[in-house]
Amino acid sequence: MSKRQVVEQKNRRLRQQLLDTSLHDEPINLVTATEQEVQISVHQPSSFIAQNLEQVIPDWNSPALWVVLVLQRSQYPLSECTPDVEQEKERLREKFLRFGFDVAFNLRDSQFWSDLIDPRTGSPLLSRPGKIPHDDTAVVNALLGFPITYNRCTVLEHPTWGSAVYPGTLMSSASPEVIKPILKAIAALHGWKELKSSLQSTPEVSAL
Ligand code: B12
Repeated sequence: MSKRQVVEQKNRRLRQQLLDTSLHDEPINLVTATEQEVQISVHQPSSFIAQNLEQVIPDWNSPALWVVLVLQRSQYPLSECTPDVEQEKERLREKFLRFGFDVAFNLRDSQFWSDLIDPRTGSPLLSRPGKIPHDDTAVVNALLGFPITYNRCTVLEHPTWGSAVYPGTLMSSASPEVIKPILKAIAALHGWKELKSSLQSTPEVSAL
């Protein structure tokens, strides 16, 4: 193989690695049948959860733990307490629970530990509650770096949606390689269409 071919081969491998890594960390961007945006991402646990897991999900019994963040764009900013906001929170909670239970049970059927957090209370829904309620906003802040504003509660500021973001958290012992295809398949079952990211729209990497 000529020196030039060796260099080209190396470059192709490097580009593929870059693509694979970025696809690995890349959030799944979706839009529901009612044009509402949803962003799903898979992460290693925050240090707080890694250190306090027994206090938050006492029944978790696997050394492996991956955190799935499901962010739904709300019709209204969620910083105020109005009947519309309360109704919207209930609507988004129900959508998260329908999706979350489908994912958690699918993973459980494949013998992976899985649970989801009730956004209304911070308690796990498929195992006993812990001494510390899971703080969804603190976790999104730790894993995605979104700033938090404080009023009587803690409110996330999404980079483009502002406070119109409704966070939901799932956890599993399955790896991202296992979880992601299941997230996409169940999202499709819920009528959520995937928005292709810029990275995914360059299929001709190998041809370069
Ligand atoms: C309890 C709660 C309330 C309580 C008060 C909570 C408080 N902060 O004191 C009340 C009922 C007052 C409240 C009000 C509101 N809330 Co509220 N609330 C929650 C709930 C259910 C739990 C929050 C909680 O327990 N935080 C724990 C804090 C209080 O404890 P702490 O001692 O300060 O800190 C500990 C925790 O952070 C803990 N911890 C646990 N897990 C983790 C993880 C990490 C990484 C870290 C670092 C720490 C940590 O460690 C710390 C030390 O022990 C969350 C949903 C959730 N599951 O997170 C929604 C939530 C935060 N609230 C929300 C909202 C929108 C509101 C309101 C602003 C509006 C509304 N209509 O509901 C109002 C306030 C309105 C106003 N004008 O002031 C939204 C925020 C959405 C967003 N965009 O960010 C959430 C996410 C619910 C939702 N899914 O919509 N809320």
